[in-house]
Amino acid sequence: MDSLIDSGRYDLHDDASTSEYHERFRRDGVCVLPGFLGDDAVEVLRRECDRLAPVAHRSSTTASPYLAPIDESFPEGHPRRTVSASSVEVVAYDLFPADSPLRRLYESDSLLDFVRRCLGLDVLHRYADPFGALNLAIMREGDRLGWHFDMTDFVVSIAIQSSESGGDFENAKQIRSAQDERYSDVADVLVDERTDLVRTEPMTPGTLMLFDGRWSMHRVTEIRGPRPRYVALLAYDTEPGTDSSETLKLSRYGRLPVGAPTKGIES
Ligand SMILES: O=C(O)CCC(=O)C(=O)O
Repeated sequence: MDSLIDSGRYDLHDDASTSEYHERFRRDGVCVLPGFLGDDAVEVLRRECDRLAPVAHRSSTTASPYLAPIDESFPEGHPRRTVSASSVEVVAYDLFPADSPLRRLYESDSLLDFVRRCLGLDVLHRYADPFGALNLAIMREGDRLGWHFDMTDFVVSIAIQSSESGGDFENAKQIRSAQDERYSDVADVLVDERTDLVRTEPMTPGTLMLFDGRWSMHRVTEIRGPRPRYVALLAYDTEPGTDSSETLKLSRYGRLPVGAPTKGIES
């Protein structure tokens, strides 16, 4: 695993560095670590992504930035009544072979501990979701992710391959807080009227990004050109045993784990 990480640039055990990354994450809601993986490692992972891509599940959704159906109690044009389309292909965790370099990276305890310290947490667990713990997200020409807030406190992603153009990770950093939804600013960003509130996070291949998407509205712009965009999404939780709902599994992966109960699926 260590051979994938550029250890000349990133010492996972160095307290001063992890404190600085935590400070950035706390202050900005995002910490971007370019060149976290060395060039050779990126190439190994890129080839793995090419091999895995055929088993990805494609899904298309339409949702508000709050990842909820529109709420008609709000006036027309309100962000709670605005929807955008997203499409992506996802390879679920259980489809990564036992000897997969990406799986090895995700399952390494030193990476888990590094992420925990960067997030400033006392405990951190890998996600217990047999599909969602590790995902490869593949976006092809015409795909995009609409503006949205995440429902989790943090996301860890690794950029593996960029598209020819488009595919930018745009971020309206900390545009809302627990105290203030700032609907007016959100509405302006949705219609591209507050570009001053939006920045593009530099997700060059090999970058590891820690991101708190609950308060920062973000999107991935439309992919242009035939080269697919590859991003690995590494999921963690502060509680052990956290899993996703069957509804989410069905929409994101198109299936349920073998042996899972078929009753009680939320609609
Ligand atoms: O692909 C990315 O870079 C971001 C993914 C994302 O925003 C999400 O899955 O919610």
